[in-house]
Amino acid sequence: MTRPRLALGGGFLGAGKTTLLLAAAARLQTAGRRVAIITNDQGGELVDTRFLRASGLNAGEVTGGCFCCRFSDFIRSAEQLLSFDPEVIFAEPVGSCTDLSATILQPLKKFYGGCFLLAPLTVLVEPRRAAGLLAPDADPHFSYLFRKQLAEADVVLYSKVDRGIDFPSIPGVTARAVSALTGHGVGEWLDNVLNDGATAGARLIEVDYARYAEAEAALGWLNWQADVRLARPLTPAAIAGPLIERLDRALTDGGISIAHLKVFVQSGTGYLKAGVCANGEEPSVDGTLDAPPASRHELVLNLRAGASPERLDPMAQEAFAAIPGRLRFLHRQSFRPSPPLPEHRFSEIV
Ligand SMILES: Nc1nc2c(ncn2[C@@H]2O[C@H](COP(=O)(O)OP(=O)(O)O)[C@@H](O)[C@H]2O)c(=O)[nH]1
Ligand SMILES: [Mg+2]
Repeated sequence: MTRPRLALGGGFLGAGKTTLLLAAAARLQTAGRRVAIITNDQGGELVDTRFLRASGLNAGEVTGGCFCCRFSDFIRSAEQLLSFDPEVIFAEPVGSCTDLSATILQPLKKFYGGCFLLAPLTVLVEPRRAAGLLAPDADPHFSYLFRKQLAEADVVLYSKVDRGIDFPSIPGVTARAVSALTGHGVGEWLDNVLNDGATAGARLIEVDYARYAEAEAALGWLNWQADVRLARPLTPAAIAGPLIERLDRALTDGGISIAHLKVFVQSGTGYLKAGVCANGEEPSVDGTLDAPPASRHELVLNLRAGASPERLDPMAQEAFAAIPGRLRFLHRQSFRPSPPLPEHRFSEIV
């Protein structure tokens, strides 16, 4: 068995990480290469893992903490995926996470160089979000996380370029442009990061962990999962669309900014991931858009927004209650991310 290449694709919440990694995986699989992926979240029951698995990918996950704080779980998950003999393992860290070079890439090089080949750390940047987060009036918490993510990247990518939004120029940053939707730039990015000669973890940054913790805790995080039995059959889209619309409206009316609001709905005949990355945005939808109506669905909500879980909770509750059927909650976590405590932190490049 050859050593698989481990490629981390980071970036702020909603930057397009999952979508790009799925598009990249599909491209590699079409070329006959074996691929797996590891997702990550501070809570449990992840929209991303479900969506990737429903899309046919071998996906592992690290839940209940970021890769840095759960480095041993991250390694365990990567090792479990070795049973599929992957040539490439993509890993998607939590969107509010930074200091990945010091806490993940350097330890990987030091302790697991014999098990994995390491790809450069890619950081995805959504042009519109970048413009907002680099503006003088940007939220200081999110701006801090965003700037740290950029500063440690080996490779920076502007995402979603099919939307035709101008990218802001970021001093000191050379970024390529990609679109997971059209495939623009995806092959070139893969050639770049899966190349034997590419350097991984070439940058280390200073991070003020008190400030980092405060910035992460500025977000409320809801991970809910419910079994839905409808009075009349509906398509997954007919559940996801109005749910997102109701929740977006409630959050917007409450003056709460959405970092990422995503839902996954799966019936016996289809699945759907739908979400918005900003208030009032038109939801993007991925999955089986033509799935027939069904009476029973599994529904997962992952919401990250700028308010306390106590404020977010009743809004989500109300949005769920408007679904015309019976709901049984299987998982209901509402929290703020706890302070990051990495298992390893290197102060020198390995
Ligand atoms: N138009 C367009 N939308 C995209 C693209 N990539 C991602 N999105 C949408 O952006 C949203 C966030 O993407 P996701 O991959 O979940 O972001 P993540 O939080 O960084 O993993 C989703 O609703 C996607 O459908 C893209 O290349 N083009
Ligand atoms: Mg994701």
